[in-house]
Amino acid sequence: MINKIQDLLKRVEEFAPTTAAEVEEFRIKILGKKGELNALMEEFKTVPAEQKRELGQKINALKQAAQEKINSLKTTLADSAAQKVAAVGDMTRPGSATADGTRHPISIVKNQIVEIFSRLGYTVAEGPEIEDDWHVFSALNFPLSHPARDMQDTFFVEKASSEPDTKDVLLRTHTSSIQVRAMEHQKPPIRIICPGRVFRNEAISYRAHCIFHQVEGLYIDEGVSFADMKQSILYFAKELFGETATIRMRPSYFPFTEPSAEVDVSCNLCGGKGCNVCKGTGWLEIMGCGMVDPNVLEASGIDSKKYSGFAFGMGVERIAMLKYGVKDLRLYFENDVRFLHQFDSAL
Ligand code: 2NL
Repeated sequence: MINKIQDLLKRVEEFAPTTAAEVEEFRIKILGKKGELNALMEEFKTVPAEQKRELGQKINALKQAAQEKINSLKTTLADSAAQKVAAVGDMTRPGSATADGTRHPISIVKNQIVEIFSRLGYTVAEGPEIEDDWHVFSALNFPLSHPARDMQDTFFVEKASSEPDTKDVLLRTHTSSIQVRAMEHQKPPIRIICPGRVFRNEAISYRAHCIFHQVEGLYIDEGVSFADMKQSILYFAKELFGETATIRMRPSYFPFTEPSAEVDVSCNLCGGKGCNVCKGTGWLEIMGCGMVDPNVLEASGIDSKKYSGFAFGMGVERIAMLKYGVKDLRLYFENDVRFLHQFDSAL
C-alpha cells in the first residue's frame, strides 16, 4: 500500500497539464468519488492497526498535495487564458464605433449651390486647373492690356517665348475656362454649373486668399433673356438664404458679359434694417452676372445671331462667410478641427 501511495504522490507532483480541461479530468480521476484516493481509503480500512497511524498520515499528506496542486494549476491556467484574451482581444466583442468626420464648410456650401442649380436642369461641368491663355482670357474677351493678364495677378506656369507654337500656361483665375471649353465642344442648349478651385496672386488677408473656390453657371439657348437670368438667380437666393430673401441688381462691368450686374441679397441677419455684417446697407453682395457678350459666343464657335445666354459667378468662401457669419476667410484654410466640427450637413 505504501508503494501505491508513493506512486500516486509522484504522479501528482509530475503532472504538467496545458489546459484547464486536463486539470479537471485529473481531479476527477484522483479526488473524485470513484477516484484513486477514495480507492486507497477503502483499502486503508483493511490495513493492520499498527500500520494505520503511518499510512493514515501519508494518505492525508497525499490528499493535501493533490488538492493544492490542482487548485494552483487551475488558477495559473485560468490566468494564462485571460492573458491570451487580453493580448489578442476578445474577438467576439462588438466593435467600437469610430466617430465620423464632418464635411468641410466650403464643400457643404459648394454642394448646396450645385444642388439648387441641378434642380433647375443644370449639369455639373469640370475642367483643368492648369490652363492656357486662350481659355482663361482671350476667349473671354479680355483685352491684351487687361491687368488680370499681368504677372502681378496671375500665377504663370510657363510664359510664351518667341518660338512658334508656344503659349502662356497658367493657373486658372476663374472657372469661366470650363464654360469656354463646354461652348467649344457642345451645341446649345447648354446649361452647366461649374464648381472649382481658382488661383490669384493676392496678399492673404481676412478677405482674400491666393486659392479659393468659385461656382459659375452658364445657360445658352435661343431666346434666353435678362428676365430669365433675374428669375433664376432670385430662385437660387431664396433656396440658399430662405424664402424671405429678396435680391437687387446693380449695373457692373465684366469683359465677358454685356450688360453685366452685381447681385445683392437682402441681409438675413438684420432683415434689411442694417447691421455690422451688411455695413448698415441691408444688402450683401453674393455674385456677378450678365448676358454673355456676343464676342464670347463667337470666339467659341456659337452663332450669336441665333443664340443668347446668361452667365454668373460667385465665390464659395464669400457665400459661406455670409451664410455662417464667419468673419475671417483664413479659417477655411487652416483646418482647425474646433472650427470644422461646427459644420454638419447631409450634403
Ligand atoms: C464674379 C463674377 C461672373 C461670369 C462670371 C461667364 C462665363 C462665360 C461667359 C460669360 Cl464662359 N460669363 N462668367 C459672368 C459674369 C460674372 O463672375 O464676381 N465672380 C466671383
